[in-house]
Amino acid sequence: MDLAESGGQWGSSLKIGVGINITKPLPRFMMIKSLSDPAAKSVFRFLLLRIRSSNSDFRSEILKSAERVRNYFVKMPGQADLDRQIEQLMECKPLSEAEVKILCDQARAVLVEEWNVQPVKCPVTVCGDIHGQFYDLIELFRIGGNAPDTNYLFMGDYVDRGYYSVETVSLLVALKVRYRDRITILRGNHESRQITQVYGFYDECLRKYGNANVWKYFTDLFDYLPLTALIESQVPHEGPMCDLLWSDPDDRCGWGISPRGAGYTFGQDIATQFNHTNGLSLISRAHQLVMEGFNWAQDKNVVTVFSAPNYCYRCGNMAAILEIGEHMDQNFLQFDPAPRQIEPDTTRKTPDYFL
Ligand SMILES: [Mn+2]
Repeated sequence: MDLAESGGQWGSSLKIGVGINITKPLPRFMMIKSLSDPAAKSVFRFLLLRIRSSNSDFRSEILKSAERVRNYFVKMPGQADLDRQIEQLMECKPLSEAEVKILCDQARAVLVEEWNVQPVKCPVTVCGDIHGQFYDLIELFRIGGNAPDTNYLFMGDYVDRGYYSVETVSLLVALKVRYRDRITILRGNHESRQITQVYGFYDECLRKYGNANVWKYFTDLFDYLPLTALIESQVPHEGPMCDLLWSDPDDRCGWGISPRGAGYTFGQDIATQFNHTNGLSLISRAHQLVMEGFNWAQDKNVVTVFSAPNYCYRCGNMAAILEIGEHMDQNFLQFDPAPRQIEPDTTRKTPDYFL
């Protein structure tokens, strides 16, 4: 077993023994005093690597270790605290920097235990890009039902472009920590250090907090988001990790060069073969602006869901979410932008890549 001993306590430190057969070998034993100890980061990364790549038997052992690490280091929030934070965030009031740090620590302890292909049960409502359009996210909850009354699967792209990336991602992460079995949040191609520095989230954090700490807490957390989900073992969802995160369906057959400069395009033959090989009926994915909010493609082997109405406050598109019922029945709900608040007075130089 790789994580040989994770329960021993010496004074105020936790002594952790780990194996050495990983890409970046860790020392055989490490003493960790707190979560801000750099060694703690190594341990979480080690756990992530092990948990995400283990078979089921081994996974349960590692999960026990992860739980011990969590119990030792992370004070999980009281429900009342979290409920108060969620209430505040629903009013579009950001958390303090200190609160974000604690929230991200707690969320990391939750996410580290999930899979890269996270199983999801139906009924569930599937949502696409949000992109910092906070008031439209509130509208989405109004249309689709509030968490936890409705189960949600968000397919990534919470930040960048819109004016409220901070409030949007804080709320979704807080809901994840509060209702971990009721809400699944995947990684989109915008949940990345590089992309957020170009498309708005980084600047927004600087503007709202006066420093980049909150950006760092969130982008460190993004490394722990699952990449895809599997609904009742039937509908796989794409999120991030270059090819997975960036690719789009295309009218041309086979694989093609993506005009995005990352990932690939894939034809109907590829999608059909993928669904057939994996015994699946549908690939549901986000990542592309579609004017009706959802768009069937490739003989209904692929559907795109986009949940940011009037994207970037100027695209004129509808948004949609996909309800999947208990019997895998599908129902699309479309919605328009929420009545506009007065938008913050910011000018932003936006690079031309648009989706
Ligand atoms: Mn997007």
